[in-house]
Amino acid sequence: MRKYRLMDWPTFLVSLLILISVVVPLIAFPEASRDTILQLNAWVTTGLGAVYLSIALAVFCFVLYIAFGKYGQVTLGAESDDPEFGTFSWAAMLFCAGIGSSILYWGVIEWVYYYQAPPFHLEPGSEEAINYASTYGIFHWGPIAWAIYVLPALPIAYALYVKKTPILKISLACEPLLGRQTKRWPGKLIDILFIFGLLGGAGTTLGLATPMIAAGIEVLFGIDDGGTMLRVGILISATAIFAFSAYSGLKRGIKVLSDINLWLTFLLLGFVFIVGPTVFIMETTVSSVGLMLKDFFRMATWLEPFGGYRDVPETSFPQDWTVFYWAWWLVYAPFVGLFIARISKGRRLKEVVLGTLLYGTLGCVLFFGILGNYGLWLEISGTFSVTEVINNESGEAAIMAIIGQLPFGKITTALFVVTALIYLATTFDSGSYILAGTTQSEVEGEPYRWNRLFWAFALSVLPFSLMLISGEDSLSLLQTASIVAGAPLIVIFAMLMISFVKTLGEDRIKLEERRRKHKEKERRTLSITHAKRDRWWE
Ligand code: NM2
Repeated sequence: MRKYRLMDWPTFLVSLLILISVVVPLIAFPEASRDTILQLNAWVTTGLGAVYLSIALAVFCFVLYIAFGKYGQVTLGAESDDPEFGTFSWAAMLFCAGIGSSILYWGVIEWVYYYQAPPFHLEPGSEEAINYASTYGIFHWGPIAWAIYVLPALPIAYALYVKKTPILKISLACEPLLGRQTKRWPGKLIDILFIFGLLGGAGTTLGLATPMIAAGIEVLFGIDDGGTMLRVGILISATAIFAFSAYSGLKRGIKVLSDINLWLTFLLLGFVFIVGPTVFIMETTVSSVGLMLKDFFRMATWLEPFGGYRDVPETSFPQDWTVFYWAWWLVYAPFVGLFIARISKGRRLKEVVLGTLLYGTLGCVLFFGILGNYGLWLEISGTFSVTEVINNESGEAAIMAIIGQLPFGKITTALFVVTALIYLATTFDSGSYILAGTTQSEVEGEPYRWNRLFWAFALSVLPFSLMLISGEDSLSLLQTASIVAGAPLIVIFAMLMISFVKTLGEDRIKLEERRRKHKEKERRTLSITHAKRDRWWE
């Protein structure tokens, strides 16, 4: 029984029940489920589009306020604590935790979608459309996205190092607001919604990564499977890898894979940058960053409100992309927040916020700038038509075609596939770890092994069933998983912001009170000493 003593059964069982109640209808009634999912997608993205965009912008402003306002200098730990990790490894770990294999998918081909169906009702394929095609990806993986990631990290790190509460659950970060309700149902509900969110986000990630890796393997081994068998095999093998890593624990499994991850990334990006059109890549990347900064607020708030009225076309660009992305970052954020908090001991709030925003964005700019602009160059220089492959085949086929254009095609494809697999593993081994922690009432050292293993497999159940029903609309189906699962997190995020300012404010008052008392005491001791001295003189 020792293995079950610390379980938080209500959170565990309700989460499991929700997962089953989503997955069973998907498998039993594929057709009806697909229709319902697509309706749900349209309903949430149009209905809540403005809410999603507003909360993302609010979070961005909020973290900047924390960084530059009166709380920026608060240290996560004792004043004398030095940061536990050097800045380089801190930035690297932060990036690898938050970014999974999806950057290899979207980094290479996101621009194609914007190129063919541009924002702001621009002419497809026009110069402006090309400019935005290379810019929008950077925006969707840029400062607002990383602000969403860093927000949960702040109250969690504060609770960990200033309040000294061992914390492996997101509900505990809402304690200042919830008080005693944290350990009761309201707190459990927050944890359950977080679990539901992460399962949805994983659905999107694994659902995209599996066909991509399958396409790579088809190229490498000349298999022309095209069906589900290979994908199922890959999903099972990928799950086995991260399950094994989660089972081995933080130090051995997760850290080793993260290091390998980073070196493979440098190798891949460096190679494409050097052998690809280096000047084009540099120029386009710099221009795109400039355009993103110039149009930052326009992109952050554009919802195409007049689409469909008069003769204004309706593209649903913001709903399909910006809303989807913010939802996808939201569902991952509490999990990544727990990780960022874990590695940020000894840093000031300002450093954590600005470091995450800056290094996170920079990493993504490198991926999109190098891989994406290489593909863009193939297209507009007439070397190779990426759009044709996407239109006639699929996104994953286009990715492999782009990578295949590089020198040493097969070796590069192999490098790409291995990097994707490891990125997947480093995201979900820590994911399983955090889910296990969330479903225990307490954690002694590490969450139970069986529990970590359980969540590793649970994470791939949703993508597995989505894969079975996917067809023409597979991208929308996968996007819906994050969009729907992300909606409740909007409320949790609002609670996190209020809660955090509340604790900071209260602690500041307490601190000032303590300082005042301390000074008062000092003054009194001093005047007594003076009085004694005066008497002595007399
Ligand atoms: N985000 C960064 O699939 C992954 O790579 C995990 C995805 C939220 C878009 C994160």
